[in-house]
Order: sequence, then structure tokens, then C-alpha cells
Amino acid sequence: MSRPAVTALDFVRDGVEIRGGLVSERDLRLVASEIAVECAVLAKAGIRNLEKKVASIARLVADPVLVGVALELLGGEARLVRALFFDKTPGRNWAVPWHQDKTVTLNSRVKMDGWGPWSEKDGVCHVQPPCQVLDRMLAIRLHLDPCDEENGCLRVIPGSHRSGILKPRDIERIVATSDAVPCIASAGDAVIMRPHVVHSSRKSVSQSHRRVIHLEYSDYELPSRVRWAA
Ligand SMILES: O=C(O)CCC(=O)C(=O)O
Repeated sequence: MSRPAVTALDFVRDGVEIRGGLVSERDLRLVASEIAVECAVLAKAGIRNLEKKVASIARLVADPVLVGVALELLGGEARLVRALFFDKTPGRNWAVPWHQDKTVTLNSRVKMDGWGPWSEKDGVCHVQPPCQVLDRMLAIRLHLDPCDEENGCLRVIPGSHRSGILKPRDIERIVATSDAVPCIASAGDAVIMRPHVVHSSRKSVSQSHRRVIHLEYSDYELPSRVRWAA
């Protein structure tokens, strides 16, 4: 089902869009309260493979509206490939420089032309795939709190994914010659983006939480000898 975009950003043109109304207020309250209860699990588990550790995230990743958005925008059989949770607070604060998300997580290290370098984090294989894999992916970042420049929202360079995988000096040039857009969102809004849209975020200077459930979907068909880690 198609929902209205809440800003002028357009996923097809810009590789990023903000949509409201994907999750009802009731479901959002339920997820937020379950996540609060599961904070101890989240703190111990880290932020990876959350769909396997946290019931409310397992439910969200299969939510027909969210999966429907992934299907609509990817075009093929979309499936979850990674789930992360971020809670930026004054006490657990961070800034991220301008970058592209260039890695995917797989169940094992298998030699494939054009894939690499490989690394391992929390026991999970990470690898940089060819750009055509990133072109078949999107992230849905569901906001549990209102998010703005004060609490460290994502900042994006619309359309930058169309330049492919960029070297650091090309990222610098694109950032210097483009207008960055802050992804200002209400609780319940979702920032939907291609992983290789150039993005960054600043530290929060607010007392509020900035909780985000980050779900990545893809309709890319992996070779049969390897599987997504999720
Ligand atoms: O949520 C943030 O502050 C930054 C996240 C980010 O840059 C990423 O997921 O690559």
C-alpha cells in the first residue's frame, strides 16, 4: 500500500524518502514499551541480529506494511537482511562522518568475484558486495522518538547513491558541492534509504532519546552457496 511522503524527498530520484503512518500509534507504543523492557537484552546483545533476540523487532520485520514498502520500492521478492537498533542519548552519544553503507552480512565467507574485503564483527561475516547488490537494497529506519538536528538526526546528500561506490575524496567533493538535507522525522515516521546514499549524523545536544529500528531489506538473489546472515 502506498503512503504519502512527508518531505519533498523522493526514493526513486533521491535514494531517500521519509514516510509517515507506516506503523499505528498503538503498535509504536507497544514496540517502544517492549524495547524498554528488553533494554537489558539490547545492552548485552549489542545491536546486531536483533530480530533473533528481541520479540518486538522480530514482529516488526515481518510487518506487512513495512514488507509492503520494501516490495513496492525494490520491485522483487524483498526479504530482511539485517536488523539493528540505535538509541542515541546524551549518555550514549556519537557522531558519524559522511560515508556510504557499503557492507552486507552473510552466513559464511565464500570467494565470489567482485566481493570484498571481508571482516568479522560479533561473529558475523561482513563483506563489501558489488554496487549492483547495494542497488537492490533499502533500509527502513523507523523512528520511535521525534528526531531533529538537536538529537542527531541523519543528514543525507540526495541522489549521491547514483555515483556508485565512492572514494573518500569523492565523498568530500560531493559533500562540499551539494546541499545536505536533515532527515527530520516525527515518532512513527520512517526514513527509507539506499545504503549508499552519502550520509552522516552529529552528536545529540538534547536530553531526549533518539531511538531508531534500522531494518535492511533486499531482493538481490545471492548465489546458492551463501545466505544472508539475518
Ligand atoms: O544513526 C546514526 O546516527 C548513524 C547511522 C549510520 O550512519 C549508519 O547506520 O550507517
